[in-house]
Formats: sequence, structure tokens, C-alpha cells
Amino acid sequence: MEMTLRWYGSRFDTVTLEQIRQIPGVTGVITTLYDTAPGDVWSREQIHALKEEVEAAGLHISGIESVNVHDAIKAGTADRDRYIDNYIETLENLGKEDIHLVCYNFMPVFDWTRTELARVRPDGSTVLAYTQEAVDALHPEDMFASISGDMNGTVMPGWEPERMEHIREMFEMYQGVDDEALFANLKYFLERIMPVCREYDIRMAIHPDDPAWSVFGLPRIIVNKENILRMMKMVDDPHNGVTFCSGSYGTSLENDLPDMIRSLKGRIYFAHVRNLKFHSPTNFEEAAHLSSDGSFDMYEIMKALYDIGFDGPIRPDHGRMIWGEKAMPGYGLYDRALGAAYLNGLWEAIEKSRR
Ligand SMILES: [Mn+2]
Repeated sequence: MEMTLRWYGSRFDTVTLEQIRQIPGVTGVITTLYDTAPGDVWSREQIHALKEEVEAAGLHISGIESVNVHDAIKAGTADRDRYIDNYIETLENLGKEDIHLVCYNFMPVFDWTRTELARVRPDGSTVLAYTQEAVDALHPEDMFASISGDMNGTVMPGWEPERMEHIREMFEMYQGVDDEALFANLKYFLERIMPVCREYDIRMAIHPDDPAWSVFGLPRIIVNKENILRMMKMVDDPHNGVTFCSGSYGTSLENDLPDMIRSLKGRIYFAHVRNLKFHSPTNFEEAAHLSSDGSFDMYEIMKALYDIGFDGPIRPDHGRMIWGEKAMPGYGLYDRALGAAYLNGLWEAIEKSRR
């Protein structure tokens, strides 16, 4: 595996490449063209410039997170082919720039959903948190307003104000789209992009839905072992792969994370590893990466990845906000650096104990 950190680009991230390079063991970044909208074509020039900037800092691009999928593709509307054509062109340009990993998700309207961005923990750190009760009490159009005050002046992925202005229209777009239709739309999209993925050896790695159940009545399919295995079979091509995100699959306590990892052997191309602390099955917060701070056994998760021969990029996921840092919620430097060091330590111990 390769330890990496997510980075939003110098114009959007409070964390610099110079800081990332000083985290022991981190050699790559997972990045994106953050000022593009879903459906835009990424030009070779833009990608090349991003690559040069990262390499000038002594790092490299380990993968893209994300190339976002336009809602027309997810909803399967009449104009979806135009957006798929654009997506293919973006993949082609990434391939030409020697980038071979693309993380994406297939969640309708909202990206990951949290009801608090700064819940205070007993040690004074703040974290992202979720309660089903809070979602049930909210109208979807008020979701953005309810959390936007805690974004520390940043724009959060999937929660771009321009998209949030059109919530009502987006909900209308998904009328009649149930889980089966969403599966069919995903299959259609994958079948159309697989040829370009094969040509440039691009591994597509789908990110699970977060939380791993339906919110606001919208369909959600990438939520458990059964569905992700169904998706792997549905388009049985090695370029159709998985981002294993422990914090997203882990929102459902019914998911046995190490077992899921083992069942996806050979198809996990990217891993997000983080811990959650549950107060009830529908009330959880993001903890420090350390096992004892949350509800997951992080050693077992890393061991499962080691056992399947995982060799892709891995990154610490959302961190707590600590030591007075002001950053995009979940994406500060300090706690993610602690997470990277901890995960590297677990990996080294597993590796040496197997010799
Ligand atoms: Mn994730």
C-alpha cells in the first residue's frame, strides 16, 4: 500500500503540499480539479498543470477523488449520453497524463450527509456527526443551511452552494428512480466507460454511500456486501473496482468490515480508513483513528487489507479538528497526520509479524 493524503488544490485547501510531504511515509496525494462542475470536461492542460505542481513539491498524484458523476447520469435522464461523453473525454485526458485511479460515487443529490460539522467531544476536539433524528426533522432544502455555518469558510465536496440552490429540481429529477433503476443507470454508465478504462488502464473505484441507507427517501445502493458484490458481477471487468471506506460502510453496524474487505479481494483499488464512535445505531460521530477512541477495530481492518494483498493508495479519512486548527471540517492537517502515522504503524507491525 501507499500512504496518501487528500488535497483539494492550493486555491482551496488550508493544508499545503509542503506540509503533506513532511508527514512520515506519505508519498502521494489524492486530488481533484476542485473548481470543475460535474459534467465538465477536464482538459489535458489543467491536469498537467496540477500534476506539475504536485511533483514540484516532491510528491505525486496517486489518484483522483473525485471525478463527479452528473445527476443526469445517475437519474438516467434523456441527456445522459452527452455527460457520459464528457466523462469519457476526462478519463482519456487523465490516462494520457498517466493517472490510473479514479474514485467516484453514485449518490443522488447529496454527497455524504452529516447533521453536525463541529460536535464537541469530551477532549474539546470537534468532529462531524450524524443523528437520524436530526435528518428526520429537516426538510432537504434546509439541510445545507443547517450546516453551512460550520464550514469554516470552505466549500465542502458535494455541498457546493451552486448545486444546493437547485435541490428542489434535483429531487424532481429522481422521481421514479428506485434502487433498481439506480443500479441500471450505474450499469449503463459503467458499460459505456469501460472501453476507455481498458485502453488507458484506469481503475474506477466507487465510493460507498454515506450513511449506508436512504436519506430523504432518495435511493442508495452502495451500502453493503450484497450490493457491492452485485455491482462487481454486474460489470465484471477488473477496471470496475471499489474504494473501501471504513467510515462509510461502517455507518451501518450490520456491515462486518474485515469480512467485506476479504470478499472484495482483487477489486479494492483505494482505501479510506477511519473510525466512528457510536452512541446508538443512528447516532454516531467521527472519532480519532485509534481503535480505542471509537467503535471499530482498526487493527482488524488493516489486517484484512494486508491479507488480500492490497497494494493501492490508502488515506486517513476525516480527522477531528484539534489544536486550534481552522480548516474544512474533516480535512485539517493535524489529526489526519496523526491518522497516517497510526495506520502506518499498524501496517508495519502486521507486515513484520508475518515474516
Ligand atoms: Mn470515504
